[in-house]
Amino acid sequence: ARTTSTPELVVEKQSAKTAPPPMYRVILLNDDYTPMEFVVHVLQKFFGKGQEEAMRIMLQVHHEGKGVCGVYPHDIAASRIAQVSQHARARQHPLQCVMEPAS
Ligand code: NFA
Repeated sequence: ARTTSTPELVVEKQSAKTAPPPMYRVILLNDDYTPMEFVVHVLQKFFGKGQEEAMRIMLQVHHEGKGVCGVYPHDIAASRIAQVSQHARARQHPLQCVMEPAS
């Protein structure tokens, strides 16, 4: 007796390998005390912004109360928020950011 093989198609759930992760916006919040130049510095150091983009975001937060620093998977968003919080606290500035689901 002999056996023959038949072609086999394996379909895996996309989430097992290739689905993109849920994304979160990191939102910077205005306050009355943090110096503008410190906010620009934070946007450059922790969010990879250039001088002009950092200035634009800082002024948007200053005038509108909040602004988006970036959109990241949950763990990366959480670590950027922790970095900002620690850096601001070390300089005794009240600067805060939060995350919200983007998708
Ligand atoms: N509102 C702050 C000030 O007038 C500047 C600021 C901008 C703080 C953006 C926090 C976020 N010094």
